[in-house]
Amino acid sequence: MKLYDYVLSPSCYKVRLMAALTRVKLEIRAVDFHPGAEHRGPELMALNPAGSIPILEDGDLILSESAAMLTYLAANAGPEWLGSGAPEETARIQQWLSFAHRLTASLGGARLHEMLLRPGDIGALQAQGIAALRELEAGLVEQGLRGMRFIASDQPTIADIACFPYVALAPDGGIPLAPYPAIRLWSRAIRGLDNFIEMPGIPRLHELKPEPHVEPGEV
Ligand SMILES: N[C@@H](CCC(=O)N[C@@H](CS)C(=O)NCC(=O)O)C(=O)O
Repeated sequence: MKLYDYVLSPSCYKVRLMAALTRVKLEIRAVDFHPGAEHRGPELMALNPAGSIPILEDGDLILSESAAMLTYLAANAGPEWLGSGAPEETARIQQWLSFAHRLTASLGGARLHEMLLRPGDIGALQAQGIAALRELEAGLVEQGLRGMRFIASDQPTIADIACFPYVALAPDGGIPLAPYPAIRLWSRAIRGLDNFIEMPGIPRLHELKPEPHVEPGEV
């Protein structure tokens, strides 16, 4: 399986993390996302007209949505990550997989704004990110009351892996995690899983951050 990957992308990290947890060896094809914008070049646009990464290729199968990639990896190598099959749990997994898109748009958007100086309304992105974190915090507290440590089940599922990266990296977008004790406990449980891998390269992202433009005489 070949992953078109950018080492500092939380969406790509979801797939690398799921592969590590299910012990699947990926062939990594590094994409020059920043500053090269290679994901919008002809080769990758031909694979994914949406112009986003990750892209996962396995023979004739080309996937361009990370949730589908997590599902595919789990179905191939770790079906327990898809849950027990109980209707309520299956529905909860789908609920949080969909919710993860809002984390990408809000926390991910704030991170791109702060780290790569992407245009956008940072106040609105942060407010949406905080609203999403509160929703996740409430979801985890409810799970705790059911005696479950993970977001959809008492065992970790693809829903946890879909939500974890953007949450863990929220401080990059100027959103602290201190107000969310249930999220911090959940993050610790995910970090404690066998074969967990960290996302490397965070200091590198800080190096890549463009210098703010300062007019002469402005300082
Ligand atoms: N729906 C996609 C979204 C992935 C996504 O947002 N990827 C970012 C990188 S982390 C991207 O490629 N953005 C395009 C851009 O910013 O130009 C998924 O979950 O796989």
